[in-house]
Amino acid sequence: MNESSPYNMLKDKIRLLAKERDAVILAHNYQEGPIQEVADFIGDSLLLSQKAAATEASVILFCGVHFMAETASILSPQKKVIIPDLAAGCSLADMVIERDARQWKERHPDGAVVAYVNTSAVVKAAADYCCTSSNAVKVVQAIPEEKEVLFVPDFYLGTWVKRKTGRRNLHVWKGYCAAHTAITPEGIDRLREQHPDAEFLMHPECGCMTKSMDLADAILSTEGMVKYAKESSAGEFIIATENGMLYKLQKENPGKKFYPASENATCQYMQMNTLEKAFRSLLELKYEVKVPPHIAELARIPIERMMEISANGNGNGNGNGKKKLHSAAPIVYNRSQC
Ligand code: CIZ
Repeated sequence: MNESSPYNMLKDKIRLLAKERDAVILAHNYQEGPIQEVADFIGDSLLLSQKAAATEASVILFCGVHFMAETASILSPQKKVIIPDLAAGCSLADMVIERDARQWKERHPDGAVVAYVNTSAVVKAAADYCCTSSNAVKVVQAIPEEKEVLFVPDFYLGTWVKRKTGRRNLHVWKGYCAAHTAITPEGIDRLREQHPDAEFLMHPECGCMTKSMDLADAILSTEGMVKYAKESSAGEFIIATENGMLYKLQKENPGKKFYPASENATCQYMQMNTLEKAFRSLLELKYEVKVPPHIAELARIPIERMMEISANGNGNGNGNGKKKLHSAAPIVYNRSQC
């Protein structure tokens, strides 16, 4: 690409504007390449949450989807969190609403609700623990053995966690990610025949996970895939997750080959963000995502517990005893209030 191409000029303008606005740019691993190229930090939800919590910048431009920006706002309430496109939601997160989580808990009063990070702020506020795919096993292991676990919303991730932890009393919600369900066992079989030397890395959200789990060389979060591909001596990999992931894997491993498990494993919401929208977002400081304080206060507890467990603790140090596992009154909030 020519140094003075319009594309490079736009990237330069975004970097300059970020400086003027005192903004940090966070990009999820699933974002398209050009967005990753202008970001200060690229990573999964956990890493980006940590960056959002630690940043000294006054503005966070979150190039990802809505629940991720909400998490940043929960952890950094004094910052202005903006996203390039307010319509960039998450079909998986929409599969469980706050009332579902609360009613489920009412039926299992001794249970602990574990909310995958792909949930709205109100669902997190009704949960006891949060988790990402990189720490879900560790979070569930940190919950006292005698407690039932109510895992929302991803059925495949929950099923994998149940298998990994050997927990009989783990109940799993029946949500799924549309992009990951595009990956089929038949497609994987075909690719493995074509590339017999390739290692097969699978994300636990994959719809075919329950059938193909034993075929995978490793079941990993996106950050787990980055680490694995770097350390492996293999030269080829079949990647079963959202296809935005291949950009980062290829960039960090230029001598290796990566094949998407399905050309259709794309998230329409992640793809809504573009370089042009990121520029406009910084220019006009829109679209702001702000979680109301009464919700943020409750939602912060399961997120902080997760962060503590992830950093090797047991999640019991930081106000664990303080959180009412269930407030009776539903929390009133929806996305249009942002
Ligand atoms: O944790 C995340 O960011 C998600 C949604 C997936 C992953 O494995 O990184």
